[in-house]
Amino acid sequence: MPTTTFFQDPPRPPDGWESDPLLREVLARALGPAADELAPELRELAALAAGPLHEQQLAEREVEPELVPWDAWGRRVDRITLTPLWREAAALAARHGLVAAAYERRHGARSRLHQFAMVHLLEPSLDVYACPLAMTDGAARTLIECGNGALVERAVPRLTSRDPSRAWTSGQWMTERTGGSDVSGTETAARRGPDGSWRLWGTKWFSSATTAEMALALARPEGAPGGSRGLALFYLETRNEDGSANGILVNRLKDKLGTRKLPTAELTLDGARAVPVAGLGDGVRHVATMLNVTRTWNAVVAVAGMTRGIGLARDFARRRRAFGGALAGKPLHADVLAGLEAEREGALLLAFRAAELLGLAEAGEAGAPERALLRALTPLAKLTTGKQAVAIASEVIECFGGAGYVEDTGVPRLLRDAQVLPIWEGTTSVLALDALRALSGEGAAAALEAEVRGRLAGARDAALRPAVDAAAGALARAGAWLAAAADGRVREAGARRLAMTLGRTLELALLVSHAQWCLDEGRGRRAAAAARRLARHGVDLVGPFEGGDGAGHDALDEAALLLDDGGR
Ligand code: MFK
Repeated sequence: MPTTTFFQDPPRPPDGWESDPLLREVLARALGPAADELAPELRELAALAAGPLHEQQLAEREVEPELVPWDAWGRRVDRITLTPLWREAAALAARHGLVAAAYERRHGARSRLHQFAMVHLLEPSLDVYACPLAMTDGAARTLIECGNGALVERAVPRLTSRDPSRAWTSGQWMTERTGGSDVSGTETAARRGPDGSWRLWGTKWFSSATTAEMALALARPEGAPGGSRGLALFYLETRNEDGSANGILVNRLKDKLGTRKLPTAELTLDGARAVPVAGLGDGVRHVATMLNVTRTWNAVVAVAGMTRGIGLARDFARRRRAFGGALAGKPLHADVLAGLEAEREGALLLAFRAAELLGLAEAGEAGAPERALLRALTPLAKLTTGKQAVAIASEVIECFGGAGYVEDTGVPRLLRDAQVLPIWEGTTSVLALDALRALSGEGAAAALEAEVRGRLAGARDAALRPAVDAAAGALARAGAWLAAAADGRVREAGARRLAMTLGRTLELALLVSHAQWCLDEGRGRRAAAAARRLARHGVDLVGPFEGGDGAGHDALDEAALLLDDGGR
């Protein structure tokens, strides 16, 4: 006789459309009545993600991509087999226009919101298929911005196709053994052959989604100077017309902590035919267009992961009973979940604001202040949401107790996949330095300040006052620190604290403004509660301590004392 009859109900992901008023509000606020036209498709995608795709994801938990280097007869083939879910994701993404929607602009300059609403709903059940989609989007945008007509004509229709049999994805090959953050040591060489065409020789150390049909890669043309200024951006197709590899060898797939379904490979470029995208220099500046697009994706994907994790934790809390009742009814557990939701709401608004500004700029509808704001806000959104995604995934796991630590519940994957978000596309520190550089650009600091102050100015509800004060205070202290920190070493040391403060302040200001809109529209007090809770968590990392000597040297002194190893 079994001594126990109890079996816990597993958690199920909620429908990401029906259960997410914030997402619906963001679309309604930005698109007006046009948001209603999007609803049927978004509802369909949400149901797919919460149902069959999630089931498939769990069923394929242990299936991973494989590299077959040789065929049975000894030919080098470098075939990578993808998981069944990834193959399905490719077709689904093309059919629903997960990249195309941004280029078709059926909803004008705000089409990016439509695109990223779809991404937000689907990605948590697509096992990080957002990675190749992000790079594809970034490549299309880069080719268009660089104005290379021949490449635009050849590749962009493929990159933005809704036909799964025609659609291409793109890779982004930058990282080498010499570095992923600092690419100035790039060793890949570009040499002209006798026929005048360019060929690439070198090793790419981390190439994500290696099954792409094309890639944009950094390489140093022969005779070009060292450092990053001598790098050029090249376009290459991974296969020749006959299907053979274009001088590309897949050395091995990476054995990574997470994103296990994503075939990240180490590549040898062995004379791969390539075409310069925009001249033979300024490669980093040209690829920055791609990075800013993929960083926006990163922010949206971070929020999507938070939404899925919190959704699972909330569902579990309703099913799980402990200490005489459902977990959801326990004040402390409810408080933990509410704190996570407040963080997610701020993160969602920041990520979608970045997406909105990107769309406005692409459509030529952004003025100089909005373009300056976009430049500064993109790294801030990426770095802030990346950190929140990891913290929330970790907390979500804890919400399941020991079950969250056990692989076949499917919960640990959330944390592993979140951990990549603050790393790839620029680590938190690299992004903080990028934000610092952006803020020194013309009009950027003023545009950021105007964004925060403008969002706070409209708040009339008394309950929002603590949130308004917290955001305004943090903004003022960040500004004062930046003005006082004249020493470059002080600025660099404090760059993360500054960037996180600005990112969280933006989130809070956006939440305050959204909360007031919800109140005005009769949509309830949920967003106001989120604003108050986010303010309670704290948005100010610069704080009264930073710059104690008036110029910020105290942080440098602390680091010297804390890291003193007695001269070893
Ligand atoms: C879920 C979705 C996620 C998608 C996943 C995709 C997976 C892909 C996997 C990867 O490939 S991860 C690798 C991604 N790599 C990075 O993100 C690189 C991180 N490092 C940096 O971002 C460094 O800041 C950088 C390499 C750009 C520094 O390089 P340098 O050589 O020191 O360049 P510099 O001098 O800072 O900048 C060169 C020019 O680019 C400058 O312009 P000017 O030539 O006009 O002076 C910069 O202003 C400009 N620039 C740099 N970053 C920019 C930018 N312009 C606009 N936006 C930016 N973000």
